[in-house]
Amino acid sequence: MEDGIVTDHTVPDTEAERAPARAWALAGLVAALSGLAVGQLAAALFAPRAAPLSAISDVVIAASPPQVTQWGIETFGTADKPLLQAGIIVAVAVAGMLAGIAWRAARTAGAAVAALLALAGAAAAVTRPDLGPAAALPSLAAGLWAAGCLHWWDTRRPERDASGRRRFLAVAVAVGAGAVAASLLARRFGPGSVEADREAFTVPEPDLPAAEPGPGADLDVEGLAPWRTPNADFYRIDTAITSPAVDVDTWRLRVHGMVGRTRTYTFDDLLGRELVERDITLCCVSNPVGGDLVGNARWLGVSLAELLAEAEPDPGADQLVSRSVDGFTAGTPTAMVFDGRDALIAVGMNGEPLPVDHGWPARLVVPGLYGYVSATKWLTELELTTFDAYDPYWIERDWGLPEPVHTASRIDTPRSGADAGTVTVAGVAWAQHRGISAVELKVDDGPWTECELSDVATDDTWRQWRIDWDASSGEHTLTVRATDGDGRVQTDEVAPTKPSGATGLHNVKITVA
Ligand SMILES: Nc1nc2c(c(=O)[nH]1)N[C@H]1C(S)=C(S)[C@@H](COP(=O)(O)O)O[C@H]1N2
Ligand SMILES: [Mo]
Repeated sequence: MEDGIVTDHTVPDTEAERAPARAWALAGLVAALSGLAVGQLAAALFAPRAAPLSAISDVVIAASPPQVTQWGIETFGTADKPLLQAGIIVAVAVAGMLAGIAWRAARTAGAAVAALLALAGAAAAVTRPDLGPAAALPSLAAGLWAAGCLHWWDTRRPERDASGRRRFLAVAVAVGAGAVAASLLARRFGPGSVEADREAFTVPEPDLPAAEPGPGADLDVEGLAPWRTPNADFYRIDTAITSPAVDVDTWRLRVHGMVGRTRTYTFDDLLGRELVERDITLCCVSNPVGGDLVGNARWLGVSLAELLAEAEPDPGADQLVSRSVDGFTAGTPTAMVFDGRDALIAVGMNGEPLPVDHGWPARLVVPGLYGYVSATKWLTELELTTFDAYDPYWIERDWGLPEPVHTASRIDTPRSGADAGTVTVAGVAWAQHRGISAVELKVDDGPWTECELSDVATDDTWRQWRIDWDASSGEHTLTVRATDGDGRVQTDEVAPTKPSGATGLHNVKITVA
């Protein structure tokens, strides 16, 4: 039998009477994708990170050799994760087609392919550090649904006429689409939503408020990054594909390792401590020169040094490893945490509870260090150890050991064109914990000219700068450089982001009309 309508309605049972393999492949594909959607929905209801797509992505990221992840980041930037998920969807679709074709030959073979797929998702989920055995359920539900679809296709024989095939496709596609829509809603409003907990948390008043920067903190130039970065615009860097959903009632922060006394804190324990508010600029080691993986926020939290001191750290413990519920780790020099800087365990960001994507309920912020060696989100463990004994997440992937952030400056406006006449050139400069003492701009091969700086009250934040430039028509190159609070001029030596952060001067080519 080829395509077309079969008028004899006796159930076909020989190979020759089966629909062609391509019809089975399509049935398998639809079954697998709608199964995936059902699995996503099941997870959205109680454990978003157990969703098959999240779990498999996380395993792929964790298992990829550093060269591969590095290539992914360099080639796709922050589109790397959506592309990875698209790749997994394609792989599931292909596996579904294989299951369909196998089922056509022998039901057990097809069912085995579906079961393997479901088990792979289940295994990925249960091996996530923050998930338990129940995390297997969404993938198993996905597999059952997909196998159920193929069983229906096989036994009720919708394959035998066009209307039956259409009905099968319509049901499977509708269930899949409905599950996708419902899981999006459930993630936002469902019982498993941490957003509800977070919104119920009233950010307390600080015991030690941040020093106010003065009236000229924000130069307020069109196109210039605001001094304080709104939470919604704050850059994000995560190894996890879906932000962990931490239940604040059962959340614990454990301090252990080379300490006199192991200690455990609840969220309420943190809130009962002296609450410190500080303006701190955070930047990513993978920020290219002129890039925007940097932001400034007003953090509310408790002193990391004071909390650690209660555990009586061994003086030999030169590395503080912070661990996230999702398994991410960062290693911070213990000496830096105790040198008097405002290293915080933050619970608030810009007057709001810490956003889920930025680490709710608690994260570290250490002024003067890149995020990969200090700023652990969804924090759950602080382990005192040594640099010899343990390589955290990015160090294991060949990034450099912690170093103070490089002095950096960026031109925000103009970026490409301007009208002849007076043009305001403006941007930001940062050298957290050393501060910025000067910013200079150079037009073409002209002299370095000092720019106006915004008011700041701490060396831990970036500083805006601006200058009026009398622009003549034609092509021009603007170059910026900063001097840090210790009087050291930003280096013009060009270094890539890996292993220890990009250096070099930011310049922009401007066409003046
Ligand atoms: N759990 C966890 N914490 C993390 C990361 C991560 O991938 N997972 N990324 C780190 C890096 S590399 C940076 S630059 C900062 C970014 O913080 P943000 O996403 O709030 O901007 O978080 C750090 N903390
Ligand atoms: Mo980073």
